[in-house]
Amino acid sequence: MKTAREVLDVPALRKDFPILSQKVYGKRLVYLDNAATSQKPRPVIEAMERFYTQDCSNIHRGVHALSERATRAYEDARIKVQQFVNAPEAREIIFVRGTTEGINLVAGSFGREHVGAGDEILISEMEHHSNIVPWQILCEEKGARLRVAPINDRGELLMEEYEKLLGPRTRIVAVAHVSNALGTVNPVREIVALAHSRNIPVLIDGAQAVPHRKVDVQDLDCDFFTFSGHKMFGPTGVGVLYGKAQHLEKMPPYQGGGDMISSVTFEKTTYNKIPYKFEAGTPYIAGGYGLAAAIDYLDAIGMEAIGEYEHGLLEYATRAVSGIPGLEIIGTAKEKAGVLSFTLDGIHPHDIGTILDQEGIAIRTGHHCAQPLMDRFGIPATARASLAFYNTKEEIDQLVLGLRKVIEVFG
Ligand code: C6P
Repeated sequence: MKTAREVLDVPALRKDFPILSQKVYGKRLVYLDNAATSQKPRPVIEAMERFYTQDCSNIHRGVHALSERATRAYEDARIKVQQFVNAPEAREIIFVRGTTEGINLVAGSFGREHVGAGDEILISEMEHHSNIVPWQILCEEKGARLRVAPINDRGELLMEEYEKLLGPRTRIVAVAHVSNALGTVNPVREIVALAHSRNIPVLIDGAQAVPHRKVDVQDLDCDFFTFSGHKMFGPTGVGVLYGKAQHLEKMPPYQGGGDMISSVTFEKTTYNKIPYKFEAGTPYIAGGYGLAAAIDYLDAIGMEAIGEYEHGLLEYATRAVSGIPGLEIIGTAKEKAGVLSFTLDGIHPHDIGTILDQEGIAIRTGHHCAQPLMDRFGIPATARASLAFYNTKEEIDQLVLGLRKVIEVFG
């Protein structure tokens, strides 16, 4: 079997990320906050610069050369996304601001149509707020009920409980592919199959999956899948909602405005075909350029190699921190990706983050926008180191040294 170092040439890849070579407080930056946002390689930055220096114009409107170029590049980006997640058709790819908007779109359009008083929406205990609150808003509006599938102490979804909660009133299931706070990889294929056997559609929040593993929406057979560009080495402000055409075609628009119409009179408006029906207004065109470049970059490395490398690094990190006295890992699922959440006995996570920051180490501390999950574990917060393919064992060693310093100061 190949060692982690042989799978990827990480030192070479790191050179593509200008931000990683900087020093913070005179120390080499160790960036371990990739679940919050990932860093951007030069080709992504250059693609966005290309839009602003060569092609800057509006799309789908102009007859001039710049607009035609930008329109082609933006629509090529859509095809690139389609291929990246193996969607059957490019028109099933809707550009949104990010995962949050993708979920709000489904709740606000599909949800409004299909959920009524007394109906149920099923999520899990490990969801990010953006896969809780849009459904709560919908439930309040419709008099529906939010049901929550529980997890065990390792942070794994209890599949039997999940199955029991799939009832005659369940109108949609919405679950994370990978938990941002625990790293748990959910068995989404099985989750979808169980829901579909009862004709219940499924939305997958793929924000933390897409940067770490190959996603194939046809293989998952999910009805909706959404993710953010900025967590997959692309720009902030652009993301993707994949939806099966059979749903998207029937769904009402989410927002009204330019580009989403076919014709407008004061009496009546008819809507554009999908995906444009869901893309009102001028989109983040430079974001499309950057996202396409991020996909090219990931494709060139290979998602399998990335997954394998990160798996090795997570195992190394898990072993390395296990020797630290008073450290408890939160989230010990058998299937995990890229996230190491932990607490240190008697030390507040914010203090951990502050001391590590002084060592040049960037992690996230807090509830990670998953407050109900923190409640489940009876803790207010965790410290979270989250990995990307450009992280190294040396950086994990730095983290361990930093944590020993935290204990010296606060322990
Ligand atoms: N999680 C984190 O530090 P947006 O903000 O729309 O790009 O993504 C929201 C979102 C949805 N689902 C999951 C599983 C997520 O992890 C996130 C974003 C970041 O964990 C910022 S809170």
